[in-house]
Amino acid sequence: MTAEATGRADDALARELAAIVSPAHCLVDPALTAPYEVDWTRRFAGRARLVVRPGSAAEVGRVLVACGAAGVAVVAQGGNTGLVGGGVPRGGEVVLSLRRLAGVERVDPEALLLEAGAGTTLADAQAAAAAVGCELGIDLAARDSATLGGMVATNAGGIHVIRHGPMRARLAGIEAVLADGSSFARLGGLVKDNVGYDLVGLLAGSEGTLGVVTKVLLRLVPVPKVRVAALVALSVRPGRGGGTAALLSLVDAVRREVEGLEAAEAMYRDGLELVCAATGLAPPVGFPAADAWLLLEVGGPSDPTDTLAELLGAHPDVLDTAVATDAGTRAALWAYRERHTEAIATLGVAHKLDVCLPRAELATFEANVREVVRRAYPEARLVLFGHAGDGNLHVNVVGPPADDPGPDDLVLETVRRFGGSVSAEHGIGVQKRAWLDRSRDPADVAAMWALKRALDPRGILNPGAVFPGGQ
Ligand code: 2HG
Ligand code: ZN
Repeated sequence: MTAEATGRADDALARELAAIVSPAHCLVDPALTAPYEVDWTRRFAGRARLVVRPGSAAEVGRVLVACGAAGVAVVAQGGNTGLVGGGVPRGGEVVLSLRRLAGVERVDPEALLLEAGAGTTLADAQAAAAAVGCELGIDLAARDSATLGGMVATNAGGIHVIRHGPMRARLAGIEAVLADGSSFARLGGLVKDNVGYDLVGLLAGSEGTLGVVTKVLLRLVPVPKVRVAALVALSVRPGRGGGTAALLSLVDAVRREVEGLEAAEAMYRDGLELVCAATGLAPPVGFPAADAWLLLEVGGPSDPTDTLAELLGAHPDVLDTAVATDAGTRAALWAYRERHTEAIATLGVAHKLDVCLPRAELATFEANVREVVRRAYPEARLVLFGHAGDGNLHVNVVGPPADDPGPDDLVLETVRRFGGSVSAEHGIGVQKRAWLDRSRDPADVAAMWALKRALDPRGILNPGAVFPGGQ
């Protein structure tokens, strides 16, 4: 049912928006708006006033003008795979779905650039890049749903940050619409372009609070000639500091000896047990004897298998290893890591904490956070995994009620004690907004507020996300 068909003739804004995007793309029927109103975790949800699905940047501009005039807030949404509640309504906002702005418009393997609409999924952009022997340098498990615009807005990370950086580092430009409906484009793709402030970098990670990304220009990298994945089971001898210490010492060794480290992902026995039980995957190499598993991926011009084998063979904590070179076998190894999120979701609604620790503190943090969570929530299931090479662990606590902020605060307080960041790659959203002030200096937060007020003086862009206490 569309705005016209619902008989909500009293809603002048719905009529105006339906006239802009066409009635078919202005959704007011709860059965149609429902999928846009709850995030992937099922932890964050709210009723939208309506959902609008513009088909062009010009329509996005007109939608923002109409909502601004009506004083109605707007929550931009891409693939709805964010995990911190930043892309779903809190109550009464217009959800601005960017998914119709999909399509790869340009792939240039010489200039190493790809231009695409904000609603293009990561998987579609990856396929377009692969067709010309390139890749994006960014990858994550939600690739089939996550959109490029959403990944820019959240400065998404993923499994290749260790080599190519997060989404902000992959960006060569964007087109964006500002709160007043005006728009700008920086899509020239020049190698050097140092004119004025870095608005592209600023909008990356702004979580829909400063503007709406409608198009992205991404840097490409050539596909490496050889790619090898290795799933390494580590068993820790007494006195060597636990599974995470072993993971890190191996990552350090690989960094020193092998060129082209592209991923270094951490898994633990309890997580793999759950993944195998929930998905039916056969137990991985070294299971259940090992304490921790490191999934390594290396890509480059020459075959690193011999160097890698020598290094792994000589490492005191390595119990067993499975190596894969062809795409199918590599994907089979990656399944153990990528299926953690869906396996955890089978247990219930998870408290997901995505945190980064200094290299020197990661191992002690891992042991400590397990202990404090166990003590406070003895019945909870606790699953850790993450991007070991980046110091980024995903701490998942399942059991305590979804609306209880206790587990979040406990984990994040522990992170703070160890000098870490409360958001490594998922952003602040609504989940961690109380932690903005606790994570940044007062002058830093004041500068963020100044930017917010300058670019969105009416406070219509995603109010309630990022900043504590609403706007
Ligand atoms: C990943 O690394 C994502 O797979 C999701 O960041 C993390 O489910 C999570 O906690
Ligand atoms: Zn992650």
